[in-house]
Amino acid sequence: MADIESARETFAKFDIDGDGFITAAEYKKAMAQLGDHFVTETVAQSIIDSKDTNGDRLLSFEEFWNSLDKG
Ligand SMILES: [Ca+2]
Ligand SMILES: [Ca+2]
Repeated sequence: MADIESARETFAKFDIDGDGFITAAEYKKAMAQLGDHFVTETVAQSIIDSKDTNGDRLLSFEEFWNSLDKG
């Protein structure tokens, strides 16, 4: 169950430079801040790739939102 407001908050935590896209480097950094230091940039990229629907290897909010289980 997810609502768009909390999804935007979560997305903003990962989108460190605020450009509207999450890169592998940003994902890795955000996970480290959340206490998960085992996410390498390679792992981060494969997670992004699994949700990336337009193939630019970046995660937009729309792709992030579509990947969530909205119950
Ligand atoms: Ca960004
Ligand atoms: Ca994308």
